Amino acid sequence: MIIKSANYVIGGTKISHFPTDNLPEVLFVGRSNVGKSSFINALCNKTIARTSSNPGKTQVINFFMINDSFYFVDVPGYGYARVSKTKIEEFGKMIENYITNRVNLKAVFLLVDFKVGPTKDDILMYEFLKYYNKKIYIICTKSDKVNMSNKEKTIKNITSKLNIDRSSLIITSSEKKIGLDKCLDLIEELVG
Ligand SMILES: Nc1nc2c(ncn2[C@@H]2O[C@H](COP(=O)(O)OP(=O)(O)OP(=O)(O)O)[C@@H](O)[C@H]2O)c(=O)[nH]1
Ligand SMILES: [Mg+2]
Repeated sequence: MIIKSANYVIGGTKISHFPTDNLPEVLFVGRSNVGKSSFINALCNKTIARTSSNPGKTQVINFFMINDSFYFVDVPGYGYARVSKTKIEEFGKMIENYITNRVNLKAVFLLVDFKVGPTKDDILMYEFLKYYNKKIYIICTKSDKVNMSNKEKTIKNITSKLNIDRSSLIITSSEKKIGLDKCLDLIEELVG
């Protein structure tokens, strides 16, 4: 799939703020700073989502209209200790509500830092998504930070912690533009 148009539409915290045109949605989740917003920008080949080296950049649920036919959904990351406890709880509830209630949600891309591997929170999120029967894809981010010689070990760490097959992983780098076409083809199948 080629992304011909990508535009920010709206950001909000609850269903009443979200688009009402019933188009399919693809959600990107993961811990804070894992590279969700950067990944959306890389897929779109355009800076539409705000990114930062300070975790906690994304604070609401943001909708981006893609090719006038579906949405990419960017959400705040979890597991960032420097955001207040109240904020963490708010973010958690907001994302949980979105995932469990949104009928337009077609698939969830769970982003895991390739080098760091799945954190406790990543595993919890994975279990949560499975429990709600969501279509889940594991995106390994920032693969440019891992040496080729450590690649196999790194993959094993992730597959064993999440108890998944190697074939369910997509290894990517937004910075070096790795794995993006594979994701775009997958997205085409999901929203087509
Ligand atoms: N080396 C490398 N750095 C990356 C890559 N993708 C993102 N980053 C960096 O990681 C940091 C966080 O990126 P964001 O995209 O803002 O992360 P996020 O998951 O949206 O973070 P929150 O909005 O806080 O949840 C930024 O400094 C990015 O430049 C990548 O592929 N390689
Ligand atoms: Mg972000």
